[in-house]
Amino acid sequence: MISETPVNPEASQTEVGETPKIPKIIVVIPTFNEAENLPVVYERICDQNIPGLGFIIVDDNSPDGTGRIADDLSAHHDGVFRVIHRSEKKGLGRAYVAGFKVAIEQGAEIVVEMDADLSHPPEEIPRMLQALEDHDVVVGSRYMPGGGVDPSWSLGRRLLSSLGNAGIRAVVGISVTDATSGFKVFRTSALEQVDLDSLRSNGFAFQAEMILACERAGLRIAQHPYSFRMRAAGESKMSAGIVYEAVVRLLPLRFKH
Ligand SMILES: Nc1nc2c(ncn2[C@@H]2O[C@H](COP(=O)(O)OP(=O)(O)O)[C@@H](O)[C@H]2O)c(=O)[nH]1
Ligand SMILES: [Mg+2]
Repeated sequence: MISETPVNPEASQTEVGETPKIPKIIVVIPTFNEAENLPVVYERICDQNIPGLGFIIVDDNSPDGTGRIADDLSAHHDGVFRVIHRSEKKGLGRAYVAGFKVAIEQGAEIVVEMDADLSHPPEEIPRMLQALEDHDVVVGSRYMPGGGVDPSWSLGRRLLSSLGNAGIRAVVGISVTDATSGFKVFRTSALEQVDLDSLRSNGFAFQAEMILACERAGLRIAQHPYSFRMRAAGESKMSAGIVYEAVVRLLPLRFKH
């Protein structure tokens, strides 16, 4: 079931005299060479003043020292902050799956999935959390009214992006408007309904595989529009291999149950 924000603001109210329960929220961020971006994204997320917020950073031994920077942030964070250090670059999909599992182990009730490069505006997280109050998953979408891509993108790049998205949705059979969105919020109970080990894609195709699994599990999915921004610093890990993976992994998904 898919719906759009906004949601009923009354849902967040508590009865007089009742102590509001603070859900344990953990943000999972995979990093490879994000030394410049990680402290900034961390700060901008913390600026949202979300109570009970924790972090899991999954770093693949970044040559630029992102792992050490994550350790430093962790040492000063008040609350859960785990850094998963992996010995080599194993791809975004495996990194997210590893992070989600640790978030579940840490007792998170809500898991935020986002990239380190500031393409996903942290300022949207509070509204996405609000939308989660009566949903299982909230997907940040560039391709719905109110959403968009970086203003600096050329017309050609915009077309490629929206046609690519429409193609993936049609081929795989995905209803949400942004099939490869890496900006999502999950209830842990929803993540537990997805067989994370069955997700094989490692690049941006992982996002399509994940959202398809959520739709097939019958989860209540809300969409929240956001404006995608060019990465703030550093380089994208997008490669021809990742595009090839999307074609070979996503095509058969429609027929796999
Ligand atoms: N741990 C880990 N993180 C990765 C890997 N590849 C990409 N990332 C991270 O995943 C996020 C998205 O990657 P990015 O290169 O921005 O992909 P793009 O947005 O599709 O260009 C960023 O936070 C990256 O640092 C990887 O192999 N391992
Ligand atoms: Mg990026």
